[in-house]
Order: sequence, then C-alpha cells, then structure tokens
Amino acid sequence: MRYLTAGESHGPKLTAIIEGVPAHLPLLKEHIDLDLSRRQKGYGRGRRMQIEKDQVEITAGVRNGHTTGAPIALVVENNDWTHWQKIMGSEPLLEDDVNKRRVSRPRPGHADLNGAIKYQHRDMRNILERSSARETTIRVACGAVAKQLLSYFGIKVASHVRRIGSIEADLSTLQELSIEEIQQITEESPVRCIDASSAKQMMEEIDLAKEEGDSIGGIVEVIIEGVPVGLGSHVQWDRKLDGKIGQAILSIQAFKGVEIGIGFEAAEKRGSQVHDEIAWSEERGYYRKTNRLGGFEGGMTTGMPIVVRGVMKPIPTLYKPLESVDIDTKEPFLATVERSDSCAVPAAAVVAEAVVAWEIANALCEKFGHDHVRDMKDHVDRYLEEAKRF
Ligand code: EPS
Repeated sequence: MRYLTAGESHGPKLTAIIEGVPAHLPLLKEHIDLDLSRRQKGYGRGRRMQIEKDQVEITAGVRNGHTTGAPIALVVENNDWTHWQKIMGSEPLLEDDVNKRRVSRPRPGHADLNGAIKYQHRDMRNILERSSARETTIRVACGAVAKQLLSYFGIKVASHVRRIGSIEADLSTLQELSIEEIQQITEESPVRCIDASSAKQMMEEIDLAKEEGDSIGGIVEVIIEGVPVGLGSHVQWDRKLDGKIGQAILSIQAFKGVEIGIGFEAAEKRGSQVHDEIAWSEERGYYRKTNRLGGFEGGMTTGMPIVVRGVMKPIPTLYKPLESVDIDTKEPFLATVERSDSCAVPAAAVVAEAVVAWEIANALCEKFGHDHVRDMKDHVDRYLEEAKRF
C-alpha cells in the first residue's frame, strides 16, 4: 500500500490518494471521522481547532460501504479557507494583496528558513503552509483506513501520553490494562493519559507554559496487539519493519526521537535484563515471557504487542518572542505569534497511532497479499496455525 497527501494549512482542502487497500474491506466515512475528531481534541489546543470540524469525504475507491481495490481518494475541507481565499487561492494575487500575509520573518524551529532557501521562496508562506501540522489531519484519515484493515484481522491499536513537560505519568497500572481499557480511559482524559492524577498535573503544566507565553512537548506511546509473528524482515536494511516505524514516527511534525520497547533504557541494562525469554504453550504457541523489546527482534515482529514511543518537541510557534532575522532587512527581530497551540501532544498520540498502524497494515499486505481481504484472512489464519506448531 502507499499514499500521498496534498494540501496547505489554509488552502481549500487536504487530499490523499491511497493505493493497494484490499478489495471488500468494510469502510465507512464514520470510521475515518471518528479518528479525525479524536485528533482535534486535547488540552492545550489553540483557537484554530474551534474553527475546524474535520470530516472526510470519500470520493473514490469505496462503493456501497466496501473498498473495491481501486485507489481510495479522501478529502477533508479546511473551514479556515474562507478567511484565506484571496491569499491562498491558485489564481494570481491582485496588486493590492501581494504583500498581505507575506512572511519574511522565519520562525525559529520551523521549516520556514531552510525551505525558503532551498525552494527559493521570498514569501516563506509557501513553506509554512505545507510544513504545518495541519497535514496530520489527512494522515490520520489514511491511518484510519489502515486501522480498519487491521481490525479485520483482530489487530487492536491504542495510544497514551506518557509525559508532558516535566510530568511523567504514573504508569504502574498500565500492564494490567487491556487495549480496550487503555482506549476507553484515554478517550475520557483531556490529555490522553491513563492516570487521572498525572493528567491533572499535566494540565497544570500546560496552563503554566501557556501563561508564560511558552509551549510544551512530551512523549506518546502506541501499542498494537494481535500482530502476527514475522512481519518485516532481517534480510535487508530497508525491509526491517522497526526501521520503517522509526521513519514513520520521525516524519510526524515536531517529533525528534523514537524508541521501541524499552528503547534507550537498554543502554543501562545487562543483556539478561533486556532480552525476552522464549516459551511455548499448546494454546499460544511461541511467546515471550516479557516484552522489553516491544514486539521486534531482527527487524521482524515477534507476535508480542508492538510498543513504540515518540517524543514531540514543544511547538515552535511561541507567544514568547524568540530572536530571528528578517530576510528582507537582515535585521534581527523578535518573533511573536497571534494564534497557536500551547501543547499538541494528546493530538500527536492519535497521529502516532495512524502512522504506526499504516506501517503494520502495509507489512501485513506485503506478507499475505492484498487483492481480496478474505484471501488475505485465509492466508493469515493458515500461517498462524502453522506458526503455533512450528
Ligand atoms: C500549526 C499551527 C496552527 C495549528 C495547526 C498547526 O494553525 P494556525 O496557523 O492556523 O493557527 O492549529 O494545527 C492544525 C490546524 C491542526 O489541524 O492540527 C502549525 O504551524 O503546525
């Protein structure tokens, strides 16, 4: 499977074309809209989210509630477009509007300056419009299609926020929670945290950052359960599925790091405390007694839950000014903003779900073929049965 997205933050709409989704998969607009609305929530969002009410239009590849195997086209409109039609339209600008909303002052931490130099845009709006995290909307829509495919195979996806700023969630109950419980608890939490008292502290931390004109980042975790053993491969660098997931996480706007399983903690531990012992039972087949490696060995899935963490830096659009240089005058100035999110970590958890789900769904298609979901299912069932007795 593959997909491409198009669309600017204040342009008319966001668009995606997805190719390679198996035919006969039940797929409704509601499945996608659910994740779109989950992504819009979260304590710390700015005023833009009050303008948008993200809803998908499926314009190709789905007929009477099922995929046909043809490319799927998805469209999400930007409500804010009504305020930007003159500036962001495809028609030439009127003389009077040429300098309206032109951006000559690059914001530290954004793509503005590097992109402007690279693509030679004296108006950096041409860079910021596309680099904006608004694009995650349409990626979440694509991820929702992937999640729908995973759910056909009984594969379940959840996410939660582990940290916001200096507040680390109390995760002492995490191991006892089922995927459904994590989904349910995080859905009710304004910061998508499984512990209510940590969530309260996280919200206070967001309030504080906001009061001080600052922004705040954090760590999100995605857990995917029910993934068959043997997705991905050890044979070549670009076939390693953990590597693909790493790339997917780092491709999310503002993400600076990724870990699988215990991740960086492995550096401090001895091998005996890191590797997961192998066991076998009639009922489960092969399994690991622990899951410190987060569902991966040798670039392949082990059949244990996949556990992926990503770190999001604080959003670089700050009320508190940071120094930069105007590209017209080359003079320093203090960058300030009119509108921004102070924290988008809870929303980023939903985005992380989408991009990881996409990679797993894609690997599933690669291993089991993807013309018809039922053929695929027969193949998966036979393989899993053989894997158990292997
Ligand atoms: C973003 C800036 C803000 C965010 C936006 C991402 O938008 P605006 O410049 O219109 O105030 O609200 O996020 C979204 C629109 C969204 O849907 O998540 C940025 O610069 O990345």
